[in-house]
Amino acid sequence: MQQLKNDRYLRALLKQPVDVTPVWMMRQAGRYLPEYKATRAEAGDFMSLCKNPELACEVTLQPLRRFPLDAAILFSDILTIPDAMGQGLYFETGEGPRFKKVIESASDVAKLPVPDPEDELKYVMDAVRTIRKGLNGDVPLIGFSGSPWTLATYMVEGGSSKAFTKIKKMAFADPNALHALLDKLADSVILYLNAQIAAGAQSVMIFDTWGGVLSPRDYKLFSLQYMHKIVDGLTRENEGRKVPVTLFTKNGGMWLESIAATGCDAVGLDWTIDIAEAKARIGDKVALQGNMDPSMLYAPPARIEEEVAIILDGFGEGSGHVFNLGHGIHLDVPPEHAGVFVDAVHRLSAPYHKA
Ligand code: 1CP
Repeated sequence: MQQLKNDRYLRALLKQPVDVTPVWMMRQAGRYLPEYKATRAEAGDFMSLCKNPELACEVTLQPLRRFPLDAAILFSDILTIPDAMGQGLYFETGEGPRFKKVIESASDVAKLPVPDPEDELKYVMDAVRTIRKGLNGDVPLIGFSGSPWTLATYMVEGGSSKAFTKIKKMAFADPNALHALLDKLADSVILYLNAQIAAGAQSVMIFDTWGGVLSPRDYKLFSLQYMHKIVDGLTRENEGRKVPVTLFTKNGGMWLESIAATGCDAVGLDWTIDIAEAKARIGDKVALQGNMDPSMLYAPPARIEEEVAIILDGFGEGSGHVFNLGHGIHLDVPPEHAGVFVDAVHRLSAPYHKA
């Protein structure tokens, strides 16, 4: 077993004592960093960057060179799975992801393969192995996947969406087709995340970015049920250590108890819920990750520090909190403000870990 120099991120997810609250930022590698833009230009386009393990490793490490972050996250995208299923992912400049083939019917779903992670997705596993070497035991590496529901929204809508009419039409007019798709995606995600763990990911996170657009009943039926299946299928120990699992449903504040009941180790919070309330509701079962509004990084440093202090106070004493933004960092945030945020978490959290 490789000794980690800094394991407070893993410890906090398992509610073990830590010296200060660990912190990382969703989308910490990305366009707010000039060095990221330079590497992406070198790669050509976004998918070529993801498919080049050395360059994917380089951009994963870039934010860690700037800030004392407590975890690295694999540089990749959630849409690698639909791409490996043969949908032909591409990125239209300034317009987000698109697919050449869109899923419209039960027969389209039936034709989709379950990708072999060490074949069609080998470039992701190679990136994980390369990043682990590059990290050299400094901090843990987070692997990730999209939730089946969130992946299905892109696969059926053909890209990003605001109203989600096509996927909801499938959900309500042809639910069997959607359940077949979600089940196939859950199987694919289990294989994909277990392969990331075998390749060296020390914790995994499932991004359910669009679960919050569903009604409470439909959230359980179309999203949570399949995340539960994934949690049940994951490797929970590797290299002699627990591999903690974090579930993040954006806008999922209403459903915290059900999310915690899946058996995950931690629940990711966006900024629309008070962390003190979240802790009171599920803090005895799971760790919490979050939850500063990413737009707060536009504020002057003193205001950022004030907000960090408020959230730390909301969680209160003891372990079980991984500080993060409630969603990805915005691309026009000054990098120095991200530095102020990370430093503030470490400096201001020490008194909460004295016991
Ligand atoms: O360079 C570029 O212009 C591409 C922008 C970009 C980046 C930097 C995309 C396209 N993906 C990524 C990387 C990425 N995506 C990471 C890297 C690790 C990190 O530093 O955090 C991760 C974890 C993701 C996950 C992801 N992709 C999610 C889930 C998390 C979230 O932000 O909600 C989603 C929904 C996507 C889809 C996607 N990929 C890219 C874009 C612009 C989008 C969002 C499109 C939309 O809003 O619908």
